[in-house]
This record gives sequence, structure tokens and C-alpha cells, in this order.
Amino acid sequence: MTYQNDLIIRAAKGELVERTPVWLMRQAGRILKEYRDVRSKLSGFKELVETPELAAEVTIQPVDLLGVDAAIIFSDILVVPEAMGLTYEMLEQKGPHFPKTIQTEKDLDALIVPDAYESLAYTLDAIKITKKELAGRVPIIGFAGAPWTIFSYMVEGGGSKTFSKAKKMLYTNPTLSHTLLNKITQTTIAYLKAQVECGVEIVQVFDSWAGILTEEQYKEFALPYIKQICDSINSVPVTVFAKGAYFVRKEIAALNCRTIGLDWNMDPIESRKIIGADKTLQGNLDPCVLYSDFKTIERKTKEMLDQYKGGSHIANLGHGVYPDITPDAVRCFIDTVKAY
Ligand code: 1CP
Repeated sequence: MTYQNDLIIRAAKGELVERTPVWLMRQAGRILKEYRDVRSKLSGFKELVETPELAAEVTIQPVDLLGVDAAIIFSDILVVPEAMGLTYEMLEQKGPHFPKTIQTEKDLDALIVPDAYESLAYTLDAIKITKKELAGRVPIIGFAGAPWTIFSYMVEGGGSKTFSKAKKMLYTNPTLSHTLLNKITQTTIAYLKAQVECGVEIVQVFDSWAGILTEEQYKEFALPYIKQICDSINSVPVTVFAKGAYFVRKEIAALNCRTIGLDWNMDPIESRKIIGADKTLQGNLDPCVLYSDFKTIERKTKEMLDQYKGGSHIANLGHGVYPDITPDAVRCFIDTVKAY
């Protein structure tokens, strides 16, 4: 495939680039009126995820409307537990909910390691359509949740401030925990490989609830599974974003990944020292900066970019963009990176 714009792939590989590439986590979504329009004609979020033509349409929207250097396929990390046998609901204004959760050996035995091409065909089809429609304008980022983050939803049954049920499981039943984490990992590897076969050029592993764990727990229950994923995906660069896990940056740097995502609490200069010169860093403007006036957004974005000077960098926020941030604020961030 030849690209009109392959900055992000080259930056991920650590090659020299003319300018820093930029995209935003959660760029396809409620910040765009055009997304809300597509979504309002449907029964809900899941119908959008499961309709490949429409998922492709909203994947491409931020490329057209915001000018980002990559598309991220429109789906959710929760399609993986669903494919394994735990269905989720996406409740308006409330977020995900799993009517059934994993508590016992028996619950775990009922889970399968599915064939991604069957159970997750809708997202794989969306990737193929997106690929065709983008025609090389920008690359597509594929993704999955990290095993610990998926585990936390499967045990907890939904979002949580503390994920204390999921953490309790790690302390009280480590054997069951490892078996579940292993099943999730096998499913995730097969799913990411299928995404690569269908056309994604980068994959990102989102460990959104990494910071909930202690360092000791992270090293036992999270890192070894992310390592398996990194070791299994060899044909495209892998990004690991472990939000809040500042305490394992050195260990993540030792993984077979190309890019490491930083959240807004991880200092870029300190992170570069810990991680070393080889990896690409991604991040990490506080999403709330985008609530400021344009002058402040520009200044804060430049200050962020200054901190990454001299190393390979992909500009992004420190976590997903919030739904009530205006597209103009997002464009100000993107244009500032492009003009830097
Ligand atoms: O009504 C809507 O439109 C629902 C909002 C929404 C959207 C747009 C959800 C519900 N998921 C998504 C899409 C989505 N989710 C993408 C696609 C594209 C993009 O980034 O532009 C991606 C990559 C995700 C990944 C995702 N889902 C993560 C990891 C990233 C992160 O933000 O930490 C997580 C934790 C989820 C779970 C999820 N899905 C949706 C919500 C509200 C949540 C979080 C709930 C919670 O706080 O537990």
C-alpha cells in the first residue's frame, strides 16, 4: 500500500519525519455532530459498532473533519468479552453493563476462545471497507483492550471508580484470575492478528485501568499478558498505553512494542530517561486543556511538543477526548501540532 500520508507509521518505527503526526484517542465519537447524526438514526451504540458501512463512515469522519494523521477503527474494547460469551449493553449516559459476570470456575468454563473471523466479523468488515474508502490517505489504527482491563469489566460487570471486585478476585483467587487472563489474551491475539490481516497498520493496546493496580499486581497479572500480545504481533508496530502505570514504564520499555503512550501525569522528559531513546512516545496533553481558549490551547500544545524534542513522538492527548469538547478546540490542537 502506498500512502499519501504515512507519517504515523514512520514515527512509530522511529524513522525521521518532516513533522510530528497527530491523532486523538476517542476522535471518532460524540464530539462530532456528524457522528451524532449517524448514531441518532440507530437503536444505539452497539448497532453502530455492528454495522460495518456505518462504522467505516464514522471512522473516516475525523480524517475529513479534523485533519488527523490516522484513523482509528470505530469499535469498542468490549466486543472481545462479548465474543467470548459475555454480552454487554451500552446504557445511555451510564456506560457499559454486563448482565452476567465472571465469579466462579463454572462461569469461566462457559467462556470460549472464539474465531475472530466469525464472532468479530463486523469490525473486521468495517476495517476492510475503511481501508478501501480511505484509499491510502492515512493509515488505520486497530486496537484491543489489554487483558487486565477486559478482565476488570468481565468481573466487575461495568465501569467502576475502584474496580475493587476485580482486584479482590486477583487477591482471593489468583488461579482463576490467571486462567481468565490467559483466555482473554488468546482471544485478543487472534483478534489483533485478524485486524492486521484486514488492513490495520498499527495496533494499540489500551490498558485503561492499569493505574488501579499495585506495582506488584501489575507485574503479576498485567505485564506478562501484554508481553504475550507484543510478542505475537510482529508485522505492524504495536503501541502500549497503560494509563496510570507510571511505575512500570521501564518494564513496558522492555516489551516488544514500538510506541509507549503517556498519560498527562507522566512527564515526557522523565519518561524519555526511563524508557530510553529507542521507543516512540505518544501523548500526552491533558484533555481538559481543550476547554481553554485557542491561545491557551496553542501555548499548552507547543509546551508539550517542546518536551518531546529530539525523540520520536506521536502527538495525542493523555487520554480520550471528552464528548463536550468542541471540534474547533480539537482542530486548534491539531493545527498547532502541524504548524510546529
Ligand atoms: O454513545 C456513544 O456514542 C458511546 C460512547 C463510546 C464511543 C464513541 C463508547 C462507550 N465507546 C466508543 C468508541 C470507542 N471506544 C473507540 C473508538 C474510536 C475512537 O477512539 O475514536 C475506542 C478506541 C474505544 C475504547 C474503549 N472503550 C476504552 C479504552 C480507551 C479509553 O478511553 O480508556 C474503554 C475503557 C472503553 C469502554 C467504554 N466504552 C464506552 C464507554 C463510555 C466506556 C468507558 C466506560 C467506563 O468508564 O468504564
